[in-house]
Amino acid sequence: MKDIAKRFPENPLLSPSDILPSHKDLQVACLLNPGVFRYNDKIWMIVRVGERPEQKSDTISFPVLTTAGVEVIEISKNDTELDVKDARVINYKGVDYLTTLSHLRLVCSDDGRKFHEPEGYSLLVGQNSLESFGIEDCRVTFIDGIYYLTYTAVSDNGVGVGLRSTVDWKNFQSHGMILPPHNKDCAIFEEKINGQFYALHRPSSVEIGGNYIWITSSSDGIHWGNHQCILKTRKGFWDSERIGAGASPIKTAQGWLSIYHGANHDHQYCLGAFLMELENPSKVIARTEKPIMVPTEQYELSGFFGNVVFTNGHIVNTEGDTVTIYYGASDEFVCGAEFSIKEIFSLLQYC
Ligand code: MAN
Repeated sequence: MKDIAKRFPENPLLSPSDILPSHKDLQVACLLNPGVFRYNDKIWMIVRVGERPEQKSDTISFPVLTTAGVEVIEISKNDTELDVKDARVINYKGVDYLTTLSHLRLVCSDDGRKFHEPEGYSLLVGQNSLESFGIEDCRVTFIDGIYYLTYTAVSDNGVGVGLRSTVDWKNFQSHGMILPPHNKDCAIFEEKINGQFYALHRPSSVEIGGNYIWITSSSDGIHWGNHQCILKTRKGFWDSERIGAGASPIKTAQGWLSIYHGANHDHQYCLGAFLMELENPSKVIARTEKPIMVPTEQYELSGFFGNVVFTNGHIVNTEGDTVTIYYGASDEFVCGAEFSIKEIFSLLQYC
């Protein structure tokens, strides 16, 4: 399927071999899903780095965080209590684990294409028992001089949304888990609306309900309420199984434009867009019927978990009409693509 993404010829921008592991017993298996922001006249990404030990032929081994640090669990592939679900998740003795442990790492660039790790910035790692399987897919929102980092916090308690904030990317304040399991894909709007913070998020229900996009508001950016479900999966479409917001919605004259991911039954992840009313973003006024981006390139089709384009970071180029979307390809590489906002609008169908 043809899409409207103008992929960077430099793709992949970053691969696992471009950075060093954080721990002597681990290797970088995947580099993915960056949050993106401007700071000190540069473009920065806070990338998710997924690590695990070198794999042996007869066992599966993966790291978890304990109070003593990184601990590696190794299980024989012949163990009847081991259930390998896919490259990302396994179940052992009835408990789900992740095959990689993720932390977040800062890289920066002058041109938005060549990124390097600057000196003097620390890794962001899981900090407590709600983050023992790692922290993932960070979205960055800048409001009133503060950067808000919402990310997926994973542990055997479940998957929820954690929040940290910073003004200088060197000192961070932790605000704990702001949305409890099961919840992820939380993107705070870059502006308050009628004095309130707003955020999109994705709670999931295993029985009644589904993997839908919700909206919530808050007076302080930390305590959230007034939750409403605003966008659902569509049977028979590319977004039939799961949907989740990308980065902060983009403010346009016509409304708040959100880029979102949708997955189908075969775990193919594409990107689409929807539009919310400016004054009342709980009202969705339009949505793309077709995806704006579909995995088509080799690096999007095969890798750690193939057939995936997933975004949680972008840069809006205000003089032009473009948004540069940074995305994880195949859960292994960091890539970039430019989109015309007008072209995205031409694919929106008004409800
Ligand atoms: C989930 C998340 C993402 C990941 C996709 C595709 O939505 O875990 O981090 O990129 O699946 O595997």
